[in-house]
Amino acid sequence: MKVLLVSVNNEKYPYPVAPIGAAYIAQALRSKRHDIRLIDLCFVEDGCSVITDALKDFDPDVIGISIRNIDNLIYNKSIFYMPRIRHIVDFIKKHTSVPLVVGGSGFSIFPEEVLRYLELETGIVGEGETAFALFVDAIENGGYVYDIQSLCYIKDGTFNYNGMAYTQINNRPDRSLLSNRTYFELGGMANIQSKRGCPFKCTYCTYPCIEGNKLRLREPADVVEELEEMKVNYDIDYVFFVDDIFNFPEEHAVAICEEIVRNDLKINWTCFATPKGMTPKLAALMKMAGCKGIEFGSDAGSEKTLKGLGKPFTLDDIAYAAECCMEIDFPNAHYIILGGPEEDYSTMKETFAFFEKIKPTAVIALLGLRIYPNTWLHSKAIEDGVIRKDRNLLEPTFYLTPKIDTDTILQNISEHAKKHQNWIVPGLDIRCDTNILALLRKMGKKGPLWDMLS
Ligand code: B12
Repeated sequence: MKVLLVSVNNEKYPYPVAPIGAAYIAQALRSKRHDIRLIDLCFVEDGCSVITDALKDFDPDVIGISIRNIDNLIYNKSIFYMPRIRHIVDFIKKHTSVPLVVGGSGFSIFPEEVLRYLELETGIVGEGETAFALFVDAIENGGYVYDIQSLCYIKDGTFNYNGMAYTQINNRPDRSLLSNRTYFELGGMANIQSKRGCPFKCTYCTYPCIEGNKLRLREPADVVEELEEMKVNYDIDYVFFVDDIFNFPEEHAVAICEEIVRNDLKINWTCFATPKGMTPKLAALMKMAGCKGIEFGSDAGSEKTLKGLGKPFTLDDIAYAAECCMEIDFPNAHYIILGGPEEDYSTMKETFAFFEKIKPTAVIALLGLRIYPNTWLHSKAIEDGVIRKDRNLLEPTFYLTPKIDTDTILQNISEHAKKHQNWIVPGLDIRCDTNILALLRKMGKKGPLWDMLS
């Protein structure tokens, strides 16, 4: 079967990221001998003309649409990507009647809302390798598709979902289909995944809807082989580990670092990490293995706010994690969320004071929390009167505590961030000018850009 994959993401902030999810799908289908073409609309001005050409030359039997982002998660500077995606999907529907299947992280958070918004019938929630291959096989054999696990569909106006299935994660993405050099030059990093699944239960998070909550780890030797392959085939020596949390479980993080060191692989990398369980030994090992900076999901500098967000760690954990890094001159950035449940004036001030005390390389402050369906935060937002019960959450919707007036929150953050060189606030355009970021990339700066604040 001929399968056309369309990756619709064209966001370039904080930098363009290669559609690794679509490349995984391509690999899975190619291994079943299907013929694949991938259209990546990230750098394309007129997506419709590229699609017209592909429909004409390739004449696909099935089309898969990969939706990574729904919105940019930036309160005050919100971008909703769905109208553009709808335009592309409408165009495809007008020009072909082959089956269309949607997937991707953004889709998996809002399967029903996206199918209804795009007026499409079928999608695959979560990992798509197994389910999409089964779908294509069923279409090829004239079989029944509606019992495939992970599939969701709308029939007679009703949304149905067959429940999530897990994929074996010993495959690698087919990078031959990606514009590796362009992403590396404009984005400063390529991407790689060493595990899937998130067992944590943060009150606002979507990760379990995307990757499930069952943790599955790749063999460290296999990960290192993939890194070597990226170096040899595409001259890539800087990557981002897209794992939800790189340092959990710790033994896996250690095993990957040791494997990189053992193979003397000269690779630079960064990752997301949890402050919980960070040790001087692990920080030193990560640094030795080429990690150039860690992005901690620290969330707040107040115990009360951390509790409100359901975080499984304390301020001492965050302070210790930062100390482990600072002692060895290891850049560390902390993502925080201001204005969540339990936030009030005093917790906000505590957060300011806490990060002033621990002095990390960077603090990346987000305002408010994106409300996602079926999370604890969703119920809390209804209970606190932030949203109505029947509100469709596909359009960017944020929780900002009713305990503080929004303008006052913004003003306080702005004043604090302007006075502190290590603060980045995307929602207030503080130290994140996209033109400067793009210029730094053009000048050859690789890796995260927040490390330049040190
Ligand atoms: C790592 C990461 C980042 C890194 C990326 C680094 C890099 N170089 O790649 C950084 C920090 C840069 C980043 C930035 C952003 N991110 Co981000 N990021 C993630 C994260 C944790 C992992 C993404 C990933 O690569 N996964 C691994 C790949 C293999 O998985 P996948 O793409 O989901 O693909 C699988 C399935 O979805 C499915 N699939 C994919 N395509 C298709 C297609 C078909 C047809 C089918 C059937 C299946 C299918 O199968 C794939 C393989 O199993 C996710 C959360 C998560 N757990 O998914 C958020 C996430 C994708 N990010 C998100 C967002 C919003 C952003 C930003 C807009 C935030 C911002 N304002 O900066 C930017 C946008 C960046 C850009 N240019 O697009 C949101 C999107 C949800 C939403 N509200 O829109 C997510 C889901 C986090 C969340 N809050 O819930 N991000």
